[in-house]
Amino acid sequence: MVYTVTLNPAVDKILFLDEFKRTRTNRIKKTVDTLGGKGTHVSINLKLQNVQSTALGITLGENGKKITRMMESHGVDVRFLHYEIEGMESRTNYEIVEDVGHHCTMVTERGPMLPTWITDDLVKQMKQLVQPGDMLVLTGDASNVEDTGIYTKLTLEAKALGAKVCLDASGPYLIEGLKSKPFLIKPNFEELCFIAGKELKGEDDVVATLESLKDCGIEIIAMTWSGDGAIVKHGKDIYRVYPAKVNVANEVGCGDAFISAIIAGLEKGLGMEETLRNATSIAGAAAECEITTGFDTARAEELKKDAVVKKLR
Ligand code: TA6
Repeated sequence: MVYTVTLNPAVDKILFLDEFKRTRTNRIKKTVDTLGGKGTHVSINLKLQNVQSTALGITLGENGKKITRMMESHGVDVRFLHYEIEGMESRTNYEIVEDVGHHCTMVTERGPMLPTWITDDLVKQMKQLVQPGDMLVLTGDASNVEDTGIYTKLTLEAKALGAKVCLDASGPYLIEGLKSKPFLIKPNFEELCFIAGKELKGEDDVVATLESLKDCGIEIIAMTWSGDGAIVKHGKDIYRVYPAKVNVANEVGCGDAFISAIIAGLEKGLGMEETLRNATSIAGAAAECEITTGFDTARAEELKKDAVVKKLR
């Protein structure tokens, strides 16, 4: 079973504009509410690949109930811990999508600070649910929790239960999380530079960095490179993933789609080349989707024909 954890889920309010002009009055053409928070997306994307998952996380107030309703409408098994606390509401993120240039700009609320007693409830729930062989997916912002070691705590507890852990975090949470040696991490190019502690200059630098991490205890390091595809270390192997050409409508959420396909491939027992072909095609289909959630499964299948995966090492 796959469990996704979203500490800071969100309603993503997507604002469609012709072109955003600073300091001017910008007229919104259309607004769409969808889900945000990364773990929510991974669960929805897994469902679209016929892989069941259970969504764990923390929701607050009326917005939190709205997030749960939206998740359930996607047919996901939702086990969010919900709290009604005066003045605390799950956050809303705002995404400006412009027709001109197809720019997508996220403006995310921080979300209310979660006290440690709440994240302790989540750790307790996770320990009651997770079994040996399960996958725990830790992804999304965690700057809204008092317990800054929460991802490390969840990783070590889940590993002690015999589960694999997938960590998709950034900044201090990524560096902290590396110490607990999750099974899979999904840094983007900037995050891999952060891990390497230097500015990487291109593909050769990325491959050399991944090779230097061969024995770091993390089985899969999938570096996503937005429109340039990905470079992925799997054990001692390194793959270069070249995406099919897509018509980008909204690139936000593609990373969640990519990681969901790797998890789906692991759950289905697919080979890594097939898994990565799926991952880049699903991420491409997600990029063509005007909202941040989900992807068109038929389009993903179509894109797969032009996706190329090369084993470099
Ligand atoms: O990855 C896409 C997304 O989930 C958006 O939908 C938006 O909600 C944002 O990321 C949230 O990211 P954060 O790092 O704030 O959890």
